[in-house]
Amino acid sequence: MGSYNEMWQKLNMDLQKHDILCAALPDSFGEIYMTQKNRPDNMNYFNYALAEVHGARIEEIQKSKKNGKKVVGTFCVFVPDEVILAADAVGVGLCSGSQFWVEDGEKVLPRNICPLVKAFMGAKVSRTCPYFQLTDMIVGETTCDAKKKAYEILEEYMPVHVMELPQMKREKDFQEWQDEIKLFIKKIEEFTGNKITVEKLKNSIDLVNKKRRALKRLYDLRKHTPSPISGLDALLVSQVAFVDDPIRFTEKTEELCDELDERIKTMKPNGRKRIMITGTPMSVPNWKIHHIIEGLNAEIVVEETCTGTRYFEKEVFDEGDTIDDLVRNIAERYMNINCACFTPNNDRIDDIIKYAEEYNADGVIYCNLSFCHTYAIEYGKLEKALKENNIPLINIETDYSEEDVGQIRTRVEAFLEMI
Ligand code: BJ8
Repeated sequence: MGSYNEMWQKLNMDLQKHDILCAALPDSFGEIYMTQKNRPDNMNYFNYALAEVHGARIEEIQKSKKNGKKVVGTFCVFVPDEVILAADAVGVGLCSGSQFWVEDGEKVLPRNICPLVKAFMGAKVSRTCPYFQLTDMIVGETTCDAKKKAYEILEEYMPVHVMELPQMKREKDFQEWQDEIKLFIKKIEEFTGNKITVEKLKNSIDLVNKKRRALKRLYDLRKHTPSPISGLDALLVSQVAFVDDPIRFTEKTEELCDELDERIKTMKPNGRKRIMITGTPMSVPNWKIHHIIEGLNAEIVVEETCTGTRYFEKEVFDEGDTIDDLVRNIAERYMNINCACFTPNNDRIDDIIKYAEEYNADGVIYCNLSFCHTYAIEYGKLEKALKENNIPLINIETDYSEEDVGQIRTRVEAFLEMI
């Protein structure tokens, strides 16, 4: 990464502390990613995107800001990107996956909550995340208790708009969700000064659908035995998706898929166990579980998570003559994300069983961030359903620290031997 000290200083960052973070990242990325053998050449772009995540990409967003664009930060795949883009704003996914921020998060939050929430609060209060520093408005959502209460604290630092997500999927909930999207449109129009027209919304629907299609193509290629890309690399692509320019990201992902299309023509089975991951999201730089699993005799072929299938499955229908028509289409697509915050959430179980077959998975590893109650409770139902379908499953509850790595490796090793 080049020298961006002046830019970070202008963003009012704590440079000394940020240096500590920047010093650690290349080492862990090098150790986890660059030691992989036979990576696709087109992963070079995603390596670069990660290396420059606090540098060139921030510079680029700063330029957009100088040209009058607002930056909108989000924490959940329920906030519709289409609306942000139609208001001519830049959207960035702010979920934080580093243990580095947890300690600062614990200064303003209780210790016994999910590390993802503690990390994003820590990133803000410590002034060590440039995305937070250049974000003009946060758009949160009422998915889990930890997040919705954390937004009240975040509001002391920056403007926050919270979308109320219904937690059932009845007709009345669907109506409420449409109303909530309309409120969000009104809010973002006021905030940016830009009117969202039918044409703009159709364009952004098209743009986000193309991005989803590229990711879907990447995942479809992973159905091949063996997978032409490691789970670690596929995870990196997903993580970059949350912060990159959507047009460039789509182009680069399509180029990667073209290369993988060629690769599968000559690949031979390698005998490695095919694993599905399901559970809570893995935001950058959380590569812990993938690194452990792929360091053993296994490859991860699909993630049923919000940094996986839940992010790109199902497109928004783009037909309609009015904003109301398009809002209905957006609401329909988003209400079909099967997050554990819904009750009941049986469709997620159906998805997992379907993916196990489609991706020819030998086993499923349930990865749950500590203190995430909704996903922890949902495990029981899934365990029962997978048993009935003879699909092997283990449960791993963990956080961002390295303390339990040895223990998890031993459990995964035993699981791989058993399946
Ligand atoms: S749609 S999974 S991104 S809420 S923060 S719920 S891990 S306790 S992230 Fe999520 Fe949206 Fe659902 Fe996806 Fe649990 Fe932690 Fe809450 Fe979390």
